[in-house]
Amino acid sequence: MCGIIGIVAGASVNQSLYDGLNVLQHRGQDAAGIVTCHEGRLHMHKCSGLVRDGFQTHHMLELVGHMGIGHVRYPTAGCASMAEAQPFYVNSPYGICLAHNGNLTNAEALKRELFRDDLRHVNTDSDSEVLLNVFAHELQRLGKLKVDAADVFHAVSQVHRRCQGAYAAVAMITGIGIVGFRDPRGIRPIVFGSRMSAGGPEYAIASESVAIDTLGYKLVRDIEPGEAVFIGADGTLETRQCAEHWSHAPCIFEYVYLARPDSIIDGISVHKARMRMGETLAKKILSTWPGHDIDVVIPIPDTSRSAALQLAYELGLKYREGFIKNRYIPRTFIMPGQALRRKSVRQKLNAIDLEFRGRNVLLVDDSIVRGTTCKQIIQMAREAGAKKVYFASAAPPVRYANVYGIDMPSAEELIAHDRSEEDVGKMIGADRLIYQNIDDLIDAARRGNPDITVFDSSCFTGRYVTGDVSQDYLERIAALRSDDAKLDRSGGIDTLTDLNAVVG
Ligand code: PIN
Repeated sequence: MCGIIGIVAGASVNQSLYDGLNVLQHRGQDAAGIVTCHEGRLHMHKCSGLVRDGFQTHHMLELVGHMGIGHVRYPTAGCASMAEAQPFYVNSPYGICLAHNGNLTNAEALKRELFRDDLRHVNTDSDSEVLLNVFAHELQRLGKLKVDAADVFHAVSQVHRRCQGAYAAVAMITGIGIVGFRDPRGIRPIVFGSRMSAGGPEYAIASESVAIDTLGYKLVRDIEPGEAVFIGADGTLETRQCAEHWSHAPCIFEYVYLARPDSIIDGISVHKARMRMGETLAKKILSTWPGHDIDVVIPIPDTSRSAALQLAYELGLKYREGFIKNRYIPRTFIMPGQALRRKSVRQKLNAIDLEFRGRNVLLVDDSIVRGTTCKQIIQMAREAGAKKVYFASAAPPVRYANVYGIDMPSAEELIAHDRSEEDVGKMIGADRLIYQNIDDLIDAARRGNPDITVFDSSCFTGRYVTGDVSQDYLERIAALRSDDAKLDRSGGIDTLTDLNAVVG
C-alpha cells in the first residue's frame, strides 16, 4: 500500500505536495519522495521514513516548479531499499517520473520482455520501475519529439494491454504534463480535484480524497477503472477511457482498514462503510447469540472506532474508550551484541482498568491478520480485570495473501489460514470470537454505491479478480514476504516484523 499525488498549479507546488504526502502518510511510512519540474529540469528528493523527518527546508527550496508528483511507500514486493523509493525516473524519452500504488502480477515476465524486446534495463526488483519503463517505451515507440494528450492516452492503453494486476499511478513528463491512470479493474483508489486560482484552474490527483480536501481543492471524481486523466503543463485537463475492456472491482480492504475514514473512495464514504460494518456485526450477534451477556463495547484504536460505535448503538450497550494509544511510537535502538526485542503492544496501548474491571467486554478491531497483537490486547483486558473478553472483527477471517499491493504477511503467517473461526478464537484467547460475514462486509461497502457489484475480496475468499494469479506466483510472493525473508533482506534487523508487531 502506498500513497501518490500529482499537482499542476499556477504557482510552486512543493508545499502542497509535501502537505499532501503528510495527509497520505498512513498509506506508507517506509520512504517518501517528491519530484518537481521547472523550465525543462526535474528536481527530486527522496528519503527513508516519514515525510516530516526526511524533508528539510533546503530540500524544499530546491523543489522548484509549478508541477510535480510525490509518493509515500509501504513496501509490498521486493526489498525495501532506498534505491526503490519513488518516484522512479527514466531519462528516455523526454524524462519521465512515475509514482505507483499497487502491484503488477506479471512484473517478472514484463521485466524480461523489457530487456529482450525493448532494450530497457530495470535496475531494481520494484514492479513500479517496470510499470514506468513500459509506459516510457510505449511513448518512445511513437517516435515524436514532443507528445500531446492523445499520445499519452495511447501509451496508457498499451500499458493496460501489457500490465496485469493493480496500479493507480501518476507520471510526469518533463515540460509536458502529468497523467494519472488506474488499472482496468480500478483495484487501488485514485481521485482528482480542481480549484480556481487567479491564473486559471489548478488540478490535483491523489490516492485519497482526504488529500484533495485538505489541500483546498474540490473533489471532482474518482478516476474510472482504465481511465487516464492528463493535465498539461499549461493547466488544461483531458480525460479518456484507455482500456478496451474494463469493470470495477475496488479493493474492499481500503474500507476495512487502509483508507482514512474521512475519504470517499469510488463514491463510498469510508467512515459510513465502517459504521455499516458495525451495524451488520451487531445484527449477527443478535441473531447468533441472542442471550449475550456483553456489558460494554470497547474499540481497539484507531480504525475500529467507527464500527465499534455503531455496533454498541445497535446493541443498546455502552461504548467506552478503554485503551489509550501512545501517539509517539518509540524507536528501537539495536545495540551491538543485543538481540532484537520484539516491541510489545504495551508500548503502544495502555488499558484504563476501570472500564474493564468486573465487566464482560466486547473488544472490536477492524481485522485479525497475524493474531499476535489481538492476543496481547485480550491478555491486557484480562489483566485490567475483565470478567469475560469477547472479540469482534469488522472483517471476515483473513486467510489468503494479497497480491494487489497490500503488505500482508504470507498466507502461512495469517492466523486464520487453514483454521476454523473457533480455532482462531481459542488461539487468541477470546471467550468468544465474532467475525463479520463476507456478504455483510460487501453489503456494508456496496450500500454506499450500489453500482459497484464486485469488490476485490481475495484475502478473504482466495479468488483473485484479475484471474491470473497462479499457485506458483503465490509461492514466490510467500517466499518474498515471510518473516525470514524480510529478516534476511534487512541484514538481521527485523524492522518490518517489528513495526508490524507494533502497528498490527
Ligand atoms: C490498527 C489497524 N488494524 C489493527 C490493523 C492485528 C491486526 N491489525 C490490523 C488490527 S490502527 S493482528 O487503527 O491503524 O492502529 O491480527 O495481527 O493481531
